[in-house]
Amino acid sequence: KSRLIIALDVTDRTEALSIAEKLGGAVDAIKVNYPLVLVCGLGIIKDIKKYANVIADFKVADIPNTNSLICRETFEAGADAIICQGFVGKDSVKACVDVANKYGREVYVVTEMSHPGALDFLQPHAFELVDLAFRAGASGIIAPATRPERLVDIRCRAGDMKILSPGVGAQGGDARKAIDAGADFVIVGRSIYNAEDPYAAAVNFIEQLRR
Ligand code: BMP
Repeated sequence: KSRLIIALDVTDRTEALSIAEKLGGAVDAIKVNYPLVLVCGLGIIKDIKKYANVIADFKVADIPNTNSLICRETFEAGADAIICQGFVGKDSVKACVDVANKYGREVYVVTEMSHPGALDFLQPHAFELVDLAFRAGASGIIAPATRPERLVDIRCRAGDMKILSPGVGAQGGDARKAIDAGADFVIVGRSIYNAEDPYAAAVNFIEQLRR
């Protein structure tokens, strides 16, 4: 287990599949987000699944019925997990979890985001969002590698839930510090896919995570 998840935010299908093929076997999962799916369509999930588990980072944030519909299509497309927002409320998150349970898949809930703007609104509510994720039956949460000191507190609050932590590299976070602070996995995008040698960059992160 590498504890590394790649954020595949490239917008070219050939490039995406080439990176997935080269790195899929070395990482725990590949996260896809709107940039790639808006260009390639949902079908890209099945193509990437040949190489790794796929997390659909759609930050689903709607009424329960719409969330259910989005989750159903995403799981039908083959995603192993989906990311939703918690601020819309427990019923909306629960709607995602109910669909995930039917498919035997997972839901991760965003708590505090990694960018500076997360301090404007999300941070004061992060613990409530952790509790909400737990009560809704989510598998885990998303919490910031850019603030390891917050990760420590969020880890305490999160119990056995898994923590996926973005913000490593391009946003300034450190992979090793995030794991030491309580993350189970780190999510890395630009520092890998924009590297001259994405494979070498990924191996470098995996080595940091092993130490
Ligand atoms: P990068 O390593 O290039 O900064 O990419 C981080 C990825 O994680 C992006 O796909 C981004 O949308 C996502 N992400 C994040 O950076 N912070 C969060 O709080 C939540 C995210 O999903």
